[in-house]
Amino acid sequence: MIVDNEVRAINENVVGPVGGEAIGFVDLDDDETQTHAFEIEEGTGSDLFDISNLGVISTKSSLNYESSATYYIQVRVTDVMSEGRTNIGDGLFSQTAAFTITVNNVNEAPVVEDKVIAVTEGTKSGDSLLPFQAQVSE
Ligand SMILES: [Ca+2]
Ligand SMILES: [Ca+2]
Repeated sequence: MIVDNEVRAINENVVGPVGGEAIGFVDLDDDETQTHAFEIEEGTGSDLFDISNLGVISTKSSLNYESSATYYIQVRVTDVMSEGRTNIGDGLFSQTAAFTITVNNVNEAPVVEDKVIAVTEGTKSGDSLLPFQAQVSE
């Protein structure tokens, strides 16, 4: 079992697969009856990402580039021995790889909150009212 370290990217504010495709690995024993198990073992992003049983890493919820732009996870790929077999084949039975996940910055529109402004009678044109504040969340 050989699994390569990888760097992958995902846009912020997206819930879905990271980098599109399943993680790459080479199963040295090349036994078609075997399946493979994937798990995220540790890392700064281990609570934030899931990995499917096909090896696709996804975000559990959207990430914010402005909070953190890089995460690391350690992924383990394991040969799952099929029933009735005693030989797990050549090479390592399971292997870990380090994944660096970078969050792409997306230009986010500023959020303007609705506000009710009371205008006192007698306010002249050009008088300043309460200032609007746009919250730029990008
Ligand atoms: Ca953001
Ligand atoms: Ca942004």
